[in-house]
Amino acid sequence: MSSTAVASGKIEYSNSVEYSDSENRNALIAVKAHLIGGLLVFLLMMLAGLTMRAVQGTWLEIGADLFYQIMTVHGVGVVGAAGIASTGVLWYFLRQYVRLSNSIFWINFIIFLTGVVMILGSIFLGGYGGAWTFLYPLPAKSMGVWSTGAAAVFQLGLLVIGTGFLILYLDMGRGILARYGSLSRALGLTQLFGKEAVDYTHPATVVAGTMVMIVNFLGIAAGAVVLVMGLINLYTPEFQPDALLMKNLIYFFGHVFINATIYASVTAVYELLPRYTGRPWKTNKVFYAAWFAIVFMVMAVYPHHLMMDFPMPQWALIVGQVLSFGSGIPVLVVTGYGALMIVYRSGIQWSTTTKLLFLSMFGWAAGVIPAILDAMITVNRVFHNTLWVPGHFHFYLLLGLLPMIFGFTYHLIGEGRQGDQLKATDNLGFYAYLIGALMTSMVFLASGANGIPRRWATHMTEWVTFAQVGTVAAALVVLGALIFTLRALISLPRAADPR
Ligand code: HEM
Ligand SMILES: [Cu+2]
Repeated sequence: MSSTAVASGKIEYSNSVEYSDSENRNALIAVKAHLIGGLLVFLLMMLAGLTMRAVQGTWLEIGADLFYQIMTVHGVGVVGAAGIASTGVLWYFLRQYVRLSNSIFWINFIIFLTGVVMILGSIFLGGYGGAWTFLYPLPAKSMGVWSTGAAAVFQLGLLVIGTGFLILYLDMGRGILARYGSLSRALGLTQLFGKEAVDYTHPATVVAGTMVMIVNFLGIAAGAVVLVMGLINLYTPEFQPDALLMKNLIYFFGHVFINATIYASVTAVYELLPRYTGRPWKTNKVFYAAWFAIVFMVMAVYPHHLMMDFPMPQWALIVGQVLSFGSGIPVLVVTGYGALMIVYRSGIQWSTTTKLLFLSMFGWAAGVIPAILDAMITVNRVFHNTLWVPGHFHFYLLLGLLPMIFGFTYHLIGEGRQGDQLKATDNLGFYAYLIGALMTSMVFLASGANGIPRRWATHMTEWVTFAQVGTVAAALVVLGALIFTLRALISLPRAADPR
């Protein structure tokens, strides 16, 4: 595979897969549907987040039941939106190197929407409010707040969505194997271990896509197992699986799934920064080693969610802690360093597209720091279940993941092409979003450092000011996201493929 940067800043893929024009048209529509679907859900869920902050800040009064329904829909909604939008990003780039099926891409999308309807019904009609983590045995023990049926439909909805993704990953796996022969070759391991000469043009997207496919397949499979066990328990209460095993499976699944959304979306950085700087993204042994390490690390660190579960085997917690120090770092370093090197003195033209992509590097890197802190057992003892935790993940999701997705959307729109004028509204959106997201995350972190618990509908008087500042911050994020989403709704449908 060879790819060269040409003067226009475009990469020519000499060995790309050939598709017919109608296949390409259809694929572009499908990618746009994933993005628009994802952005709309993000926007709605941000309004839900704003609502929660306003409730905690006593500016809005709703019942505790409704608060937990909103918290549940927010958690599951953003994770789902992250999943579907990041899949859109990865699929768009991956199909340029391996043949992927449009139909399966659409099927997953439709299955996803079906699951979304089920989940919305379970929450707002059935009253389910047991959080997106459906931690066993909570769904079965609502004390009358929701019915068994509501809890079941929620879990069935997740199961349905997982099945769609499994089908999609099978297609990705098939495509990757057909093109590269083995997963290790696709990951660049044959080059890393000297069985093949290093090929600097081996696509970063193929490496990332293979990693995502492997870990998410296993993560979702674990999720399916635990969902089925939970469903059986709902209707056959004599069947009582081990609660600690259930928690392990749930957090393995949840941790891997949300992390994989970042590893899928980072392909936008690998693919697009080269286009805007005219410098190709060269893969090398360090790059392969980092991605190889992360295949295992992302799966092995999940016990950092169980550090206060004292019956957990000590070694698992220690492994979780030690690996958490390093998890994310390898890929982050090769990506951050690579991005800096590509941009440095490249004469890059800053547009909303490139600003968002560059911001994502900062947000991801900076967001990892509070995450690592929390993964230390001694710190976790203090910060566990405080708002520190939403603080760290909102940081790298709002400032790392979402800018990748927004940046890709802006690229598809065609914003920031040579000579284009920057739009004032895009600029406003960018800075409203940036400042709001920073504030939202920092207020969460500060709240956690002050011992304010997470997942409390009602806050004590001395916590209320934090929540009020958080509400203002949230409003800014919503404004930014609203501008981005409106821009996508207006410009995306008729945008031609900028490739
Ligand atoms: C305007 C933007 C947002 C605001 C104001 C916001 C606000 C909130 C609030 C208030 C909570 C509950 C905190 C508590 O435990 O008391 C929460 C939880 C959460 N948020 Fe956000 N959020 C926003 C965007 C996002 C985004 C974009 C993501 C992911 C991509 C996200 C992921 C989550 C997750 C996973 C939870 C945990 C839910 C749970 O504890 O079950 N949020 N958010
Ligand atoms: Cu985790």
